[in-house]
Amino acid sequence: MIKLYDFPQSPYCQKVRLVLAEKDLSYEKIFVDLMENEQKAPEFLRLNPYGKVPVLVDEDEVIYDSTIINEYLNDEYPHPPLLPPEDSGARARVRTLEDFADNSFTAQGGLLTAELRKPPEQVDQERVQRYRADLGRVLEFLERNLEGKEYMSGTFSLADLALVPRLLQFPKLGVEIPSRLINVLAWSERVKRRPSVKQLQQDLGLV
Ligand SMILES: N[C@@H](CCC(=O)N[C@@H](CS)C(=O)NCC(=O)O)C(=O)O
Repeated sequence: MIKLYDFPQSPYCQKVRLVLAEKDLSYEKIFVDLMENEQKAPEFLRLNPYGKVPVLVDEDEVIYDSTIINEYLNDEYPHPPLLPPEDSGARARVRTLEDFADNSFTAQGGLLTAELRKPPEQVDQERVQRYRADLGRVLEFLERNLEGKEYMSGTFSLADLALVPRLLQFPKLGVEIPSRLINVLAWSERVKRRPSVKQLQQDLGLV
């Protein structure tokens, strides 16, 4: 059976869980406690020399990095396809957007989370506003990208699934999608109707 070395709050692990669910694959979750630094234990480093989750083990294959895992899952379990099979340009667009999802939210989301974790009297509101504004600019890009499309790359793909964990973090970060971003709002409603996303929200205690 497929094994996923997982930390539930990790958006990278969530990306992989979404793909496993979309493909209706059974798997065993193995909790790696990042708070206890278990990802740097020698036995874990033998699986992933970077000492990071997620790691996926499928029989003899040990795969790390969420993007590579998700491409592996799509190659090995092709139905439903989450990368356009016949069009290399469209596949490149999905990969670019997946990369954008991984990179554009991480720094500011992390800084915002750290700021909001401080005792209320120590929170620097100017920083909070700045980080939220940075995330707002990311949403503006997504709005333009979604023009005339239902999903990030036209058809539903790995790009949408990479963005969902970020979308689900917004309430905790106090980020609201402005009402003028009609494409992002419609996309958000569309992806939240998917059983994979509903399941993840339930697993994370968000609904
Ligand atoms: N590029 C990697 C990033 C994975 C990553 O940064 N995972 C974080 C959790 S969100 C982690 O394991 N951090 C622990 C550490 O760096 O010690 C991927 O997409 O899988």
